Amino acid sequence: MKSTQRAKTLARAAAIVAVFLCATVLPHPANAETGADAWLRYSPLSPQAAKNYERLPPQIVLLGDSPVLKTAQQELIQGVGQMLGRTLHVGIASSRNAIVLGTLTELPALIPELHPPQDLRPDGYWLKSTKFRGSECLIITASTDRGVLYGVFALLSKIARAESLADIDIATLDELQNPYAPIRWVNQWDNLDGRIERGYGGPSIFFVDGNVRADLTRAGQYARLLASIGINGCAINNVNAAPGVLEDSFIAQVSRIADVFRPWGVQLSLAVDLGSPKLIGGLDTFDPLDPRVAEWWRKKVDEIYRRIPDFAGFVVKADSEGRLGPSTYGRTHADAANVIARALKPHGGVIFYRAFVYNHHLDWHDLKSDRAKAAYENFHPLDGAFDDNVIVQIKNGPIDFQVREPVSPLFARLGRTNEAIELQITQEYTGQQRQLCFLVPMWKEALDFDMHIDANIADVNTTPVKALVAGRILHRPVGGFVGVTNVGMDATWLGSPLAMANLYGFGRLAWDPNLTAEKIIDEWTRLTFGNDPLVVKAITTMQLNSWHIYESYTGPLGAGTLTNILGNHYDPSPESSEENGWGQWHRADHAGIGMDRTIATGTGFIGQYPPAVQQLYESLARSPDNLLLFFHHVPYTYVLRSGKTVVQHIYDSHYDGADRARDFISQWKSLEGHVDNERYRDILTRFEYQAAEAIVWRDAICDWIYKLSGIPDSKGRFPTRLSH
Ligand code: GCV
Repeated sequence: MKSTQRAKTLARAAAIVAVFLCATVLPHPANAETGADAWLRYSPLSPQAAKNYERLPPQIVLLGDSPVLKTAQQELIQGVGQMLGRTLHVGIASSRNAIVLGTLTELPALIPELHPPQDLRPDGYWLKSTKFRGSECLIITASTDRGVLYGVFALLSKIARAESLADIDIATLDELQNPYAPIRWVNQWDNLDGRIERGYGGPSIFFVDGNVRADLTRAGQYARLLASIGINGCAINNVNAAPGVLEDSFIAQVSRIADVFRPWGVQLSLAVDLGSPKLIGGLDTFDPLDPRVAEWWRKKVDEIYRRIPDFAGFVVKADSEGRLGPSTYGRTHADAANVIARALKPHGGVIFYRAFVYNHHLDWHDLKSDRAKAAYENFHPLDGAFDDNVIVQIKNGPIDFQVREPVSPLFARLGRTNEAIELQITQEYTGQQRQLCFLVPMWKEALDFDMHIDANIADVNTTPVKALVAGRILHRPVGGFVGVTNVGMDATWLGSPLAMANLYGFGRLAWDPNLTAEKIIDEWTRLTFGNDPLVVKAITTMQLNSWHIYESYTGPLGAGTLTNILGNHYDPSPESSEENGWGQWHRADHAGIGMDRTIATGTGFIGQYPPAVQQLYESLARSPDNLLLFFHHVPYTYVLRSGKTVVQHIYDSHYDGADRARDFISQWKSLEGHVDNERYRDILTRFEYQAAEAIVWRDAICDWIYKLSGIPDSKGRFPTRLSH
């Protein structure tokens, strides 16, 4: 048995023993929770906190009767009933002292003297206390039904977090909220047989054995969760799409999913195979410039809208990882996107065309070849060639959801194209929900990154990625945020209660990317575990530290996640990155480590950034240490800003990370009795396991680096222990 394998086996055994021991000493479960309610638990407030809502009007007036408005009313009744123990009665338009739910179309007829803000945008909402017919009213209004629903969820969130204690008075409430971007979508990578690619929360909530599930209860509950954080679209199937999703008989089944989404204002979308006209359509071609292909897409789309009138559109992965694409006919990605976009256009649909296009048979001997360059090389020449209802969907980094990557340069280089940023909620490379890794701080770094694009074009001083993807700076008609979620049938949705912070955080950032990670995790923790200050402090601290901790033992200094890229994307296996065509190289050898992506001597990737960003990364002295190995190949003895050599940093980082992962256990144990026993036990088990896995990682990577470099740990921890 190799030493890394032995360490791994021992550590896993230790975790199992620890789990068994802890199971024997815990108190009896009380108030057990499965995590299924996620952040919509609506737990009863303490009598003191509930006092703040004594003036909440006792009845609801609903202006309109759309499914979404009815949902809003129902949700409000449920939430207030559970949290405040009060039954809201349904009143009529002339009722006094009411919570009024309705859009701007209906509201003026009821209360002409009310002047809603002029800048209320689609999906935005306004919460306003006012006097009406001599009594107090609370108005929840919006320009769309969906906005009213979002307003209801916002009010319920405030109550659940007992926010009025510090921040609001129900009698003076006056809050306008607009979403930052129109696109706030999730993608599911569900296969029709019920398995989910990179899903860690059980089988699909949509499909089983090649069909749509008979019971779609969970799909409806998922739509509720999505709506509660402002998400308005969901692509339900894998981007590695089965052509069969477009069979008429299957669309009939899919329309049932759209039916359960609709009351929550979530629009359904499908991932489709570009080869469909040939694969299922009976044509001998899928050439996007062939008029028969265009006609096939037109008819297919018309058929979909006949069954699903609020269908949102398509997601396409083409010429990537073995998928069919326009290259078959020497056509461009714009040709491929536009032929479908034109079919969708009359119905108001959009197409997301993924920029995740690269050659996975690269020549690893060639030091100039670089997968990171692919998205830019494929899409930058096409800027301006895409129709207005095409959105190019770009992963946050140029490789593939690694634990740290620089932001993709493509965001800065598509001035005449709609963009969306694709973030991965499912933790493919970041612990697969078995380890804690709160991703909002990582996403914030990408979204806030200043691309310094030409001020003459943008006419602004800073050009953060969030403003580019939302279409704000370059005045694009549409754009925004897409999160790859992959919830499943597991009661906890993602496979772990704590991982749900990433889904919550994605939705909140898509709504307002200027929210801080601290604010988001404070909200999520209160909603998920209650307002006990001890609980809030401990969980927010663990979550906020977790990304850096995970990074420190799986891929420090920007080397990428040093995982098994040919297998499970989970275990340590740095050798698997090299000597193959996938291009996730770290180029570690006996002399040094890191990819030289400089313009001067490397692959030239840095040249894809705007000049100010090029200057930052090209210079070894200016490059941030946490991305050093992404941009530069350096000797192990290279000295970092901290004064440590690279090799010593790698050793220390792994030991420190493993220690900090172990500390999660005691931090969590401090909450015993403050968190319901079911979740307490479940999460404790996870932290025990993570502590063991961190040791596995620590020992595997330190062993590997030591064998490559021949340089021992200056602190004497290494290689002594592992060599025996
Ligand atoms: C759906 C990575 C993942 C694949 C995924 C692909 C993509 O390569 O490992 O599972 O495929 O990204 O985003 O298309």
